[in-house]
Amino acid sequence: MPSFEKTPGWLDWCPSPSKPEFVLPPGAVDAHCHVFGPGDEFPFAPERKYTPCDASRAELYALRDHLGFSRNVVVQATCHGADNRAMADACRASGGKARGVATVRRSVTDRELADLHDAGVRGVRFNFVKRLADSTPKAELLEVAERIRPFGWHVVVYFEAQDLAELWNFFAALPTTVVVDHMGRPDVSKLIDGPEFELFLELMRRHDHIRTKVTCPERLSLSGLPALNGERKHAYRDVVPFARRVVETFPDRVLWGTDWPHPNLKAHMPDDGLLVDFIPRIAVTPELQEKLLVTNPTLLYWPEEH
Ligand code: 0GY
Repeated sequence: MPSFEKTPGWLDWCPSPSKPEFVLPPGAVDAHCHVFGPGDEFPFAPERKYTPCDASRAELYALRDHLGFSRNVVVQATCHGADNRAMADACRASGGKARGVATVRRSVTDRELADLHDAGVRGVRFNFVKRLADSTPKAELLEVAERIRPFGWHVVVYFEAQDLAELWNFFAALPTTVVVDHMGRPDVSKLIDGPEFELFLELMRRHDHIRTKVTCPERLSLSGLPALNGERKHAYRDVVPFARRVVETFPDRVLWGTDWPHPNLKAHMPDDGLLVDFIPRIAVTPELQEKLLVTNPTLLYWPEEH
């Protein structure tokens, strides 16, 4: 019996994802995914806002092979707080096929940062989503960004669209590359040319140290899956124009990932094979697909190969 009880209503990850129709290019990176525990081996953090199901590194890497990815970027999930052991263990055990993004507090020592680097960590994540993490003063985050800069790391930021105006100056001032999770979580029921998404596009236009993951159609979509099973080409269709706009406007600054094991989805758990089939709908040429899936994430996470 696991000693942690899942958050009520928690949906477990899809146990038997379909085989995608889209064949990923060699070297494709799943640049946004997580491990959860297992809780008995890597306990969840006392300050967490949710308790997930277990999602181990072995299960993540089985999914990688099933979908046809070559590599993963394992992003520290908030349920583990700043205890990076599960994520670092997953990176170390990957045989060089995974790199990581950590959560650290200002109290982190240089020795701890060096150990994380050795495990494969290449970035830290700042989470501004209020339901996921308590807020940290920006001066403290800036201090962390300065500390990780000498390691060649970058900062991953997670926020919701309505908070971008307030966060803009902070992102602009960060001294490293910045990677925005899930296109800054646009409300896709709003107009693509409306002020909300325009603000995000303007952030990207003005600041070329900022990149974004064009991820999580299952999280952003209001239209969801098509009524008819098997209509893969229509899944999450309301997200397509937003993601496609970003990919085509900033082809050298976009990344893609599954977000497995999909924390906090209460209504619908995606089939990860179907998520992979979303890719050619937002990156419609082989050139765009190569940049999105191989060139851009490799430059950021395996820079020594360039
Ligand atoms: C995601 C999204 C979510 C959660 C986390 O670290 C996390 O707990 O990132 C979410 O609930 O929207 O990217 O995994």
